[in-house]
Amino acid sequence: MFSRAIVRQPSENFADGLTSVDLGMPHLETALEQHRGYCEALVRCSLTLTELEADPRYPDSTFVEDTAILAGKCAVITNPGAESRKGETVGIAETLSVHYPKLERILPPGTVDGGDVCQIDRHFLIGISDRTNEAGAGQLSGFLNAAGFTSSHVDIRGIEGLLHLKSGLTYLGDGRIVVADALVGRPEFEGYETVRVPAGEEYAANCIRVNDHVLFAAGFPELRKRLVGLGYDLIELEMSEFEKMDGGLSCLSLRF
Ligand code: CIR
Repeated sequence: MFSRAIVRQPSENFADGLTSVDLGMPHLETALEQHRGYCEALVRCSLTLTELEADPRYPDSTFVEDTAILAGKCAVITNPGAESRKGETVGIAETLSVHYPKLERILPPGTVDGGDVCQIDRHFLIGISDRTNEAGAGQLSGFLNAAGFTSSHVDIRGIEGLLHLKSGLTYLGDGRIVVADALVGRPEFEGYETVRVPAGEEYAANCIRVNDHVLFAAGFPELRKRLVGLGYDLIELEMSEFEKMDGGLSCLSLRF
């Protein structure tokens, strides 16, 4: 169960952030409205929010998930893989220090983006990607193992369309994962019940289980049907402006 989340409003220069997709410029007012809807959904899931002010020094700073890994009593401040995002960790460390007496840190040459880290109960899958390197994944495994968790690494380099591991993978709880075709059949996911993402609905693979609900991107009817059929209580959210900047539902909050 989660009880809190940290979020940060998109800044007025949100459109200057990094993106690999060609979906056009995001519209700030719409992004702010979608962000409000996201915050309301977290509150509906019984979370208390810490809402950080927009920070125009870092256009990608609304994607707070990439800046820290939170696991039980263990909090690790990352070293994001993209140069333009490294400074985002300063404000997040300050905010987290209110809740965690000790903060671990990923140090250079290690890099980690939180979007590459998927918690499956007591185990962590850590994606090795263009943002998370082996040195960073190794440091993170060390911190997690010391805190009583296990971990393994999943190399996703070279898989087209996957910025982060969680761009194609979600853990729903109860041994069940949502997996995009690009990752289906990988030995790392053996033993989990798999919900496959229908072709054309890849963006919706990044959904999040938050207590009794699943936050789900609006506009992906087939995967929606599958999840509703499995009994999940979905909260559908418009995400178009974040999708334009390569961001999904999980990236917009740090949940703990
Ligand atoms: C970036 O490229 O870093 C941002 N525009 C998007 C980050 C998305 N984060 C995530 O999936 N965890």
